[in-house]
Amino acid sequence: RMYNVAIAGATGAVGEELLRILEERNFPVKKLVPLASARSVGREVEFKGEVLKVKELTCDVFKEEEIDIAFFSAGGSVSAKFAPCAAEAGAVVIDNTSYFRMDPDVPLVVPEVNPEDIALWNKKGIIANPNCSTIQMVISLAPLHKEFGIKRVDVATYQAVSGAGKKGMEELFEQMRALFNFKLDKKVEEREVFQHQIALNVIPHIDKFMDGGWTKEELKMVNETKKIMHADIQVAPTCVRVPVLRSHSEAITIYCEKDVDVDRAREVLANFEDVKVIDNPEKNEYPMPIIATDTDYVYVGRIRKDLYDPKVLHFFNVADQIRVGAATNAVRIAEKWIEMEGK
Ligand code: A2P
Ligand code: 11C
Repeated sequence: RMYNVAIAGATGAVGEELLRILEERNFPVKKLVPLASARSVGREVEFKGEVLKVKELTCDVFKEEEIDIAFFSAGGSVSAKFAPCAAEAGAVVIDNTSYFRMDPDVPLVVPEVNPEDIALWNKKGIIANPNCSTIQMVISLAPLHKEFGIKRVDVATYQAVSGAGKKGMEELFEQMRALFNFKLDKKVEEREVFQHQIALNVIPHIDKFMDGGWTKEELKMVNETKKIMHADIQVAPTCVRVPVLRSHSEAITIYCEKDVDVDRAREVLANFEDVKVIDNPEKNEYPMPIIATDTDYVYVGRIRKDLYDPKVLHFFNVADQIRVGAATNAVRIAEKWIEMEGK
């Protein structure tokens, strides 16, 4: 069977990637309806060689267009307002924002890790896509947890500007261009997205500060990891924005119940769905953003035992934020939903 598919936020960084991925994976699309704000009405997007006109996202559009599957990637407040309309109209909503993630009646899914949770989709008609930093982390934690029993995770992230959408990517570009024209100071004054200059800098601050000095981004990694893995794992993240375009990196330390073994860790990671191990230090081979970009894998390397504690393992992971961290995960959820529930 074929499906009528809507993309809310079709003109954004994740929306555009969704179009590419649905096309690449030959997703069973009967009709594709690109939606965005009133500002974008009439703009054109391409899908499978066809030019489609962007329509305004309204509550009624889902019923009018008989939508079966609605991807949302237009920000939390937009999902809050319009995702229930889509669900009400009979569509399954796959929501990329944080708005519904911690709702007990909304499954939070990474298909490689907890595909069975998709079965709860019809409680609200909504399936939530986790935060990008969480997705790539739990994909590498899942096989290690099964093998060694993870109790605690310490993680420092190196997050690409794409996490802040198209405007974030443009801000880095503009500052780099200004740098070479000796006009960086002025561009930094005009910035709109990041709290500080992002070109040639790193900023240990993503999203707003919450209680105890933790950021909202860090607390997303804490809470979402527990919900997806169904395990009471302690997570202590430090989330950092770096001047990289579109792949997030993470330096991860896991504290386990059992003694860890590096060869076994490599093996279970390499055998896990959508993970690639790149770990040849003698050849200078390890995961980097330029390797992960434009791919659908989580790359893991620098796998090593702690110098002191036999139950502690360290590694580095990298994945494309727009694909693995958002659009590909959403499409994988939709594919699994079709397999399990589509009729
Ligand atoms: P628009 O281009 O019309 O503003 P990004 O994450 O790259 O910043 O993209 C955000 C996406 O969300 C864009 O497609 C944007 O559409 C869409 N969007 C933002 N605000 C709204 C809104 N109020 N209603 C519908 N779509 C919105
Ligand atoms: C970032 N992780 O890199 C954020 C973007 O909860 O979906 C995604 C925010 C979210 O800025």
